Amino acid sequence: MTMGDPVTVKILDGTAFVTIDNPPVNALGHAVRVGLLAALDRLEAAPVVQEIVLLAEGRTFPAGAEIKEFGKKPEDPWLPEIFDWIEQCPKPVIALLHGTVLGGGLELAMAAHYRLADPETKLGLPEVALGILPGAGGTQRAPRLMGADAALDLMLSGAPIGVAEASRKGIIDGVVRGNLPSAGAAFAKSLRDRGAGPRPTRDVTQGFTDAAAYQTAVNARRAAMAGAPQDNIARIIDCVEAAPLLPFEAGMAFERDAFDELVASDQSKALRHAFFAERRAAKVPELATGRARAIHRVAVIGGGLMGAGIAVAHLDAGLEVKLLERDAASLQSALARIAQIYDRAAARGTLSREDRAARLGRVSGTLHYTDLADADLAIEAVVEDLAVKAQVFGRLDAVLMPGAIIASNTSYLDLDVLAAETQRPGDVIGLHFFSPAHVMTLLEVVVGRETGADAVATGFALAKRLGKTAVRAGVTDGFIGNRMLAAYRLAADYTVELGASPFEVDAAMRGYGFAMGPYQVLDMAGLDISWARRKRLAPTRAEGAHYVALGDRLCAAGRFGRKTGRGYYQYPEGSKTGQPDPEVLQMIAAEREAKGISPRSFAPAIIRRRCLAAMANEGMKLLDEGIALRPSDIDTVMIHGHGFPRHAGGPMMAADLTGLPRLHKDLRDLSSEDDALWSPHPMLGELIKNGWKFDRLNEA
Ligand code: 3H9
Repeated sequence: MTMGDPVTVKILDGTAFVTIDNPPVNALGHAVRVGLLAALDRLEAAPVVQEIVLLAEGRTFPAGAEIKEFGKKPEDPWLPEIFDWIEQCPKPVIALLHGTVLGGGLELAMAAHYRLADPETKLGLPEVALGILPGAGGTQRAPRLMGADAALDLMLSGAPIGVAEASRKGIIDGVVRGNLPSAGAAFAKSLRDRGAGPRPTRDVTQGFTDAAAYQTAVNARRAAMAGAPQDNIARIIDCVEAAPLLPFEAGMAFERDAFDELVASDQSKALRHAFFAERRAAKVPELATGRARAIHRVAVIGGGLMGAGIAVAHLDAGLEVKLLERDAASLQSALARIAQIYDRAAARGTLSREDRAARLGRVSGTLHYTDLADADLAIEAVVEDLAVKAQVFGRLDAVLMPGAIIASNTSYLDLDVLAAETQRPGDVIGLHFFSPAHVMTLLEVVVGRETGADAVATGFALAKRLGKTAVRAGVTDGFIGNRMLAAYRLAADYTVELGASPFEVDAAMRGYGFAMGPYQVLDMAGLDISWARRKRLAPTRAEGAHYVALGDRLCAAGRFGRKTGRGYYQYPEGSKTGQPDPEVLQMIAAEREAKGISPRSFAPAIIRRRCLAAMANEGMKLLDEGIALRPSDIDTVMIHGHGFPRHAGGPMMAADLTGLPRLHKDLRDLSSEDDALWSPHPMLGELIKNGWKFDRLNEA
C-alpha cells in the first residue's frame, strides 16, 4: 500500500496490524471503511495471519463516524456491516485504544473480541449530543458487556469515561503502559499460547444476567427522562430495552430503523450544525497572520460580579491573576467574592480542598496600577461607563509592558474609543464574557478598527485555554449577543403590548426549549441594567419610533427584578422562582389603554414565530454590517450566551430549517407593526432568489 492510505496492514510473526490513518481524529469516513473491509477480507483468508490487531495512527483511535457524511446518501460499506464482519471473524481481533475513543470508534472496539487501552484513553458514546444514537451496534453491544445502567449512563450523558471506570464496567480487558503495538503483539501471542479464540460480543450475556435489574434500570431512565426535549433520548432507551429481548440481528435492525429516522430529523440536523458551528467560529481571518502571545499573568480591573467571575475563569485554567480595585474595602469584598465561588464549589463537592487552595493561591489583590506592570493581559471589568473605562485604559497603557494586551469586558461600549486612549490600539481587544463568567461558555472576541491580528489570535487561544467557545464580533452597540437579545426582547415586548402576558411569552419560549423566558431572564439579571441602556440610547431614538415603556414603568416603580423581590414576577420571601404578579398585568393594561390597543390573544406558536423572525432579521443586519462573520457564528453566540436551545440549532439555522420563504412571509406580515424591527432585510430576498439558505453563507 502507498503512503497516505487511510488503512494500512503490516504482518509480524503471524499477527496482522491494521492501522487507521485519517487525520485529525481518524473518523470512520468512506475511504476508511473501504480500506478496513478490504484489509479484513484479505487477512481473514491469509493463512499466515493468526490474529488481527486494530489500531490508529496519530492522536486517537477513531473518534467516531464521519459526521459530515450524515444526511448525505450513504455509501457502502456501512459501519454495522464492517463491525459484523469483525465480530464474526474466525481469528481473534484485538483493538488497541488510545486518545478519545468515541461513538463509532467505541462501537468498533466493542465489535472486536478483545480491547486494550493506553492509560490516558477516554471512551464514550456522545451520539446523544448529535441527536442520534450509537447506530453501529452500540445500543446492542454495550448492554451485553455492561448491563443497562452503565450502558444508558454512557449513551444518555454522552460524557466520556476513563480507563479505570471502563475496566470496572467491563468494556476493556486491560490497560497497557508503554508502546501500544508491542503490547498488542504480546497480547496476541498470549492468546495464541492459550489457544484462546474469537469472543464475539453478540454472544456475551454478562450484562443480561439479572433480567429484573436490567428492566428496572430501563424503567428508571425512562421515567427520569420523560418530557426530555430531544427525541433521540427515548429511542436510545427503547433500543437498550430491546437488546436482551430480541435476537442480535433483530436488535440491530431495530437500532438501524431508529438511527435512520433520527439522522434525518431536524433536531439532529440542528445539533450537527451546532457542532460544526462551534468549530467554524474559531476560523477567523486574523489567525492566518496573527500569532497568539504567551499569557501567564492576568490583571483584572474591577472585582464586581463580572470581574470576580472573570478572575475565577482564569484561575480555574491555571493562570495567575492580580485583581485591582479602587479601595481597600472593595478589594476585600472582591477577593471574598472569589473565595465564595470556590467555597460553594467545595461544598457541592465539585472542587477538592487542594484545588481550592491552589486556585486561591494564584490570586492576589492590589490598589496600585504599578503592581500590574508584569501582566501579559489586563481585562477591565469596571462599571459600564465610557469615561471610567477610558481612564482605566489610559492608566493600564502607562504601566503595562510593550506587547501586553489590554482588553475590555464592556457589553455595549465603543471599543475604538477606548483603544484611542492608549498608545497601543493594535493590542486592544474586547473580551466579552457572559455572566457568570466562570460558568458561561461563550466569549465574544471583539475586534476593533485597529486591533491587530496577534491580539485576535491571543483572544482565541485564551478562550481555548479557558475552555470557552470564542466567536469573533465587530464593534457595535451590544456586539452579536446583546444586539440579538435586544431584538428578541423587542419582539417579546411588542407581543405583550398587543395582548400576551409576559408569563405567556416566557412559557412559549420555554416550550421551544429555552430554560427561561425573556422576562424571567430580565428579572434575574436586574431590570435596571437594560433601563440604563435604554436611557443611554434615548437621544438616538428616532422620533415617533415604536417604543414600549413597560420596562421603564416597572423600574420607576422600584421593580428591579429578583433582587428587589419584584420585577415582571413577584418573588415572595427571596424565592427564586417568580410567580405571576397581577399588579404587572394591571400596569400592562394601563399601557395598552393609553395607546388605544385592544388586547388580542397569541398562541404559543405565534409568539415563537414573532420572536424567531425578529432574531433572524437582526442576524442579517449583523452579517450585513460585518459584525458577525457568518450565520453560524450568530447561532453559536445565541446557544452559548443566551440559552437558545441547541437542538433548534440557533436562530439562523432554525430559519433554514423552517425555510426562508416562510421567514420572509412572517416578516412581511409583521412589518406593518414596526418597520424597523420586522421589515425583511434585503439579504433575505437575495438568498431566496438564488435558492440558498443561510448555511450557504457559512461555507464562504
Ligand atoms: C457516530 O459515531 C455515529 C455512529 O454511532 C453510527 C454510525 C452509523 N466527524 O473538536 P476538535 C473534526 S457519531 C467529522 O477541534 P479536539 C472537527 O470538526 C460521532 N469530523 O478537536 C475538527 O475539524 P476542523 C460520534 C470530526 O481535540 C477536527 O476534527 N463522535 C469528527 O478539541 C478537530 O476536532 C463524536 O461525536 C467526526 N466524528 O477534540 C465525537 N470529530 O479542524 C466528536 C472531530 O476542520 N468529536 N471532527 O475544525 C469530538 O468530540 C472532538 O472533536 C474530539 C477532539 C474530542 C474528538
